[in-house]
Amino acid sequence: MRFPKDFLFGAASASYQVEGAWNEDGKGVSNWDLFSKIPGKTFEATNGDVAVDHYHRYKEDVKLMAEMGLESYRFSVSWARIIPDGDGEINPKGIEFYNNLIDECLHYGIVPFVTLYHWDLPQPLEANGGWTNKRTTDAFVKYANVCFKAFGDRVKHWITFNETVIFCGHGYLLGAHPPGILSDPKKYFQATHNVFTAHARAVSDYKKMKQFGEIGITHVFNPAFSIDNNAENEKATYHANQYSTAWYYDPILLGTYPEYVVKQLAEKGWTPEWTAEELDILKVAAPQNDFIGLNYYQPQRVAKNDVQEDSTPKSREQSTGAPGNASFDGVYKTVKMADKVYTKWGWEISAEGFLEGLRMLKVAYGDVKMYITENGIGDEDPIIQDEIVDIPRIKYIEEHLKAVKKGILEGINLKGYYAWSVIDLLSWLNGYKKQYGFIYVDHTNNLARKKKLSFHWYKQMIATRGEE
Ligand code: BGP
Repeated sequence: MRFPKDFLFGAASASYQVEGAWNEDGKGVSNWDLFSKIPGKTFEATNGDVAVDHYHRYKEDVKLMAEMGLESYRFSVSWARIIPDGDGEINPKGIEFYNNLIDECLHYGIVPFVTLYHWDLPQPLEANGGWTNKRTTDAFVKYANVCFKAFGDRVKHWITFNETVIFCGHGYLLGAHPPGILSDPKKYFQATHNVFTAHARAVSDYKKMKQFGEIGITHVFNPAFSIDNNAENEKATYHANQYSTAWYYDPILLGTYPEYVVKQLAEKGWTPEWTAEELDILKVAAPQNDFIGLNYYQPQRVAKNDVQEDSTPKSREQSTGAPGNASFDGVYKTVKMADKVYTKWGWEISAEGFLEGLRMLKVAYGDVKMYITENGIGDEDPIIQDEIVDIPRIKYIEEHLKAVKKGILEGINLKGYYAWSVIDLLSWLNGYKKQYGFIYVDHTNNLARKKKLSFHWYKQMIATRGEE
């Protein structure tokens, strides 16, 4: 079987991780511009001031994407480039940069898939309480409308937010992302609710503009599986799926919050301040979502957790783990298993878990259209005689694409696959050593680009549409 004609093969990036030019052409300061410079916050003590200089080299990069045969490029817009203080004047130079990037993609027939928020929040909004403050929600809706108006004639695929669980979880539970707060579940749940209403309002506004494109959100997809058949572990797994999947997917796709979690939050005093009007906004927007984006790296292996404390992991070190793998004391915990395979950074490799998780989503949410908006392996790629021989990446992507193919054959509504990442870039906590790209960036030689083995492999895969 070949992948269907309308299935998009792409690759992704995010503004802070690739652009650099952090204070050029009128860009405002973002929370990450500051946070990454606080000593001890990132493990490699580096930042995205220059990143891989995509801001100045986007033409070279898009040309390489075209050479690879990429059908779509998922990138994010830096809010602080468009509205430097987050909520005030528009910066024409910021609009110009993304106009140029979009036009460059279209010149080569590459479909731009645009994420509005991939974690770099204008600092003035962060300083006012960030996502726990509902004024940030208002500011986001305004910013989203600016982008729809400026780019909507050419951009027909929009993602509002990337991985709410990560920037809220790392921001308010693990202290590893801005604003660096540890173990504050009340703020965490409030922030997630504010993000969901921001998303819902942006979706409704977009639909009213009749630009005839599609809009959705991207979530972490880390389905939970019990470590064994023990009834208590299976119960804990149900709870894990409620906390890490239902809490995120239900308000978007069903317009309601999962009862089990709502009840738990009430018992623990963590219920967000939500108004009837906001809950209604979620309901109205839910059927207007065109798709859901899934970022899959690994599943969660779950066991019961008997510790009767209030919150989630207490130490910053635990934040190096997989996206969304927070454990809730007294509810569930995620564990490593001896018979599973892990990357150097301890992320499990499991294409089976991917397919099984997709099946679970179909049962829970029916035929909703889905894009895999991120999938890939972080590695220190071997260089042999000047060639980047990233065979583990080829193997990883090949196996996961096979799972996607099987899913399509089983009737799961999958419409595209975006490898993370198109080019080597800044890993939020691990710097530049953890590589994900098809294109290597030489930090010892003026950030020169070089094609990896996987570049040629992905090119061939796209050209044959995955025919085996
Ligand atoms: C996802 C993020 C990406 C990217 C990826 C890999 O959660 O959406 O931006 O960073 O994870 O993560 P890391 O760089 O931590 O290995």
